[in-house]
Amino acid sequence: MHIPIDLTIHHVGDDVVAGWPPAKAGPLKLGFNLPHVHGPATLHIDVMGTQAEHNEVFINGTRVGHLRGNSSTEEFARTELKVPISAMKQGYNRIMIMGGLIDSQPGEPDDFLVSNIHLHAAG
Ligand SMILES: [Ca+2]
Repeated sequence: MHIPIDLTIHHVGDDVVAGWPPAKAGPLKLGFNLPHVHGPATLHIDVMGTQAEHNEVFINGTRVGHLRGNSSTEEFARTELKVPISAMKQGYNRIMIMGGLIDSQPGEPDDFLVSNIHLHAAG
């Protein structure tokens, strides 16, 4: 079962970056519906322009991992995260992507793009 969550490009962060859509304040929050939950799933997120080590991803408040690092500003790279069955539920589910801080610039939130967010689920 292939579930598109949000295929558009989102800018997570706090800066104005030329050529990027404006950043929204705070973490990126999206939702998706699951008709049923039969097994673990894989979450796909394309990512570009990261500097922080850990840009975390949560499903319904459960941390499922962090985005792979991709410092390129020209090409997206795909992150694949395993989502345990316990993190999902039938009906409406929430996903949150929380940008981290850049290690070499204390207190500076990372700025990056995510796109093509979708889920491959059992059943
Ligand atoms: Ca920043």
